[in-house]
Amino acid sequence: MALYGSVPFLMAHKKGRSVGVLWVNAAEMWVDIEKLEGTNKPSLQMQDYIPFSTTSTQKTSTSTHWMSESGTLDLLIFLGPTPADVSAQMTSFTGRSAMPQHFAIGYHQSRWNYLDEQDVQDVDAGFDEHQIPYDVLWLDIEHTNGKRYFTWDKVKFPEPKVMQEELGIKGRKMVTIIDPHLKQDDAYPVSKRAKDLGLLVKNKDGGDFDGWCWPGTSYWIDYLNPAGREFWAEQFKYTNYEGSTKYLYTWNDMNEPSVFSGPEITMPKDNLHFGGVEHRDVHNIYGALQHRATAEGHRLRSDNTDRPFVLSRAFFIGTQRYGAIWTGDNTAEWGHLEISIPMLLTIGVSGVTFAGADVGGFFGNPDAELLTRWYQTAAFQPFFRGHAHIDTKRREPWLFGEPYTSLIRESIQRRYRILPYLYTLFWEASQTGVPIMRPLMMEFPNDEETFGIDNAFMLGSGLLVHPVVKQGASSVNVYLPPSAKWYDYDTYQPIKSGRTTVQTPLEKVPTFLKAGTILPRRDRIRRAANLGLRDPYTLIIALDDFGTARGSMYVDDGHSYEFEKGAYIITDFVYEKGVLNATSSRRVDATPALQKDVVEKLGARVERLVLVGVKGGVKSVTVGGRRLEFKSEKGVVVVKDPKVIVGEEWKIVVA
Ligand code: NBV
Repeated sequence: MALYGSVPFLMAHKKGRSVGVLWVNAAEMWVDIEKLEGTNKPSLQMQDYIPFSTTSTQKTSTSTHWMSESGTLDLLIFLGPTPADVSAQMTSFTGRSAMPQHFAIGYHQSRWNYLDEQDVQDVDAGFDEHQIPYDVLWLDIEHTNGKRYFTWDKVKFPEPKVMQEELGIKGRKMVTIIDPHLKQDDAYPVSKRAKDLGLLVKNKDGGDFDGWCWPGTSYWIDYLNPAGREFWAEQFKYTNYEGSTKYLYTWNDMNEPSVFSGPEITMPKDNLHFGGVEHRDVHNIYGALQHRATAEGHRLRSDNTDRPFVLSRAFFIGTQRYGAIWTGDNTAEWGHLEISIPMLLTIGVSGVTFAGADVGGFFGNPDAELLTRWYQTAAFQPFFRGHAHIDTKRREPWLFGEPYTSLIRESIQRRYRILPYLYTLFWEASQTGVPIMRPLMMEFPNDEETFGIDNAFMLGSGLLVHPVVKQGASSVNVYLPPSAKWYDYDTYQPIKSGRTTVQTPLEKVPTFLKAGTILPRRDRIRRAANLGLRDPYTLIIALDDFGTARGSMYVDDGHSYEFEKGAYIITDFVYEKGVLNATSSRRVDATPALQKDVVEKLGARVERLVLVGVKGGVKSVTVGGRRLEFKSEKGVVVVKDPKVIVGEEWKIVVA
């Protein structure tokens, strides 16, 4: 069923060759994919018209047939040859993902609706009381005055600024929902001014289109009109959005657009947009343009000093340039947890890497086991938010009692520990277009066994996650590609590669570290992500058969655009022949003065090394001749406080 987003992109892969096809077309579209067994020719009648068919000497071939209601044939073909090449080629055209706010990759707590300021305070305090980190508290449509966005229900939220500042001083943020339908009400300035300025979507006869949504009869701004986007962006200025502060960010829902009174619950296809374009031609781009205008609003209100954070439900080619998306209204059922993995993999491969699914399921009430498994899964997915429908029971992470509270706490903490790794992956995505959450075939393009796997995924190239998504499952069958060596992420013990059965008591989330990886972590748990930005690091050094490992880490201030001027640190770590070397050699753009300043502002000490898969005994670990304390057990050597600084160059010798 057609849902909230559309990226008309297809990636095809076989051993040794990947290709991508992108049809730049925002009209309603269907793509048939047909697998043809036992022949190397497509058998369809229409074979002469089939634009893409991969025929091979193998027994199967696949053909695809693309049908769009309108528009031109504006087609791009990306030749790979690897899946990562296709991603890089496609996003060099559609745009690389924006570097997110650092807080935005932490955990988000949402619900339709947190009722009032007291409720917000209580939920916030609940996280502290239960020592569960989180970054953002979300307010859904009920926080407004009669679903007039950019306003507050003055009875439930009399002091919105104070409420946000109270979160803000604790290092946390707030998000409010801002939907695209504008209540028809002359006393509501956003709607009145947009109408007076002629910025609304028109009906087929050229009058302002009116349709029905949450607030009753509504208008919709035409985001295809540059003046419409500019007008929208201005609404986010602190002077326009009363009660907003720098701690407040945005959620755009219902922007497909959802019109209760319209055909297929959207706009009539003969509605008219800027330049006389019919809605049928641009339906799939509409919401993405609202997303864009909102992100521009965030930049505008901060005078380009603060990166936007905007979550959108609708998305299209290039959405990654504006912000995050989620998969929309799922249900508290095991099948919906299970399908979140292939959905997010697909969306990521299509370029939109900052994506997540509502943790717990939007509709219905998850039981404690499902909720726990959902947290465990989503903690490794790019966008991590718990959310629930207004008719559901409360389900804040501590409400199910033990052992669930502890298990959910552990999942969220696990997320916070790997934030340095995750943030580095976001940087990589912003540079290369490779998604953060990847199908196994993307990392192992020559291993045919990986091609059909969509119940496990790679987080970057170092972690393989195979979440438990079936009720009561006491084990899962995991595939660990044999071209690499693997360690269990929890025990650091080697695991046999190939097909392996892993026991999955409720506390176990099968996660594996690829040998040859250096994974940076921050193991001290704080209330919120940004409070830990200068906390010391732990480096997990997982050795391959040659005793080598490598990794890198990206650090910046987590919120501004100073990184565009060179205010960031990239450190490359290489462990080889018993020596861990840290260099920042890729910094060609920074002057020595800037580099020094950046290290002073962003540098932090390394407080622990964990060497995994060490063969033979270790006699000494030294840095600049200084001997370091270490403990060694079962091939794992933990080195205490080398006191080296990330951003400086250093060497640690293990003998
Ligand atoms: O704004 C209310 C909900 C929201 O909580 C949800 O996340 C969106 O996907 N919204 C849809 C509208 C109503 C859905 C029944």
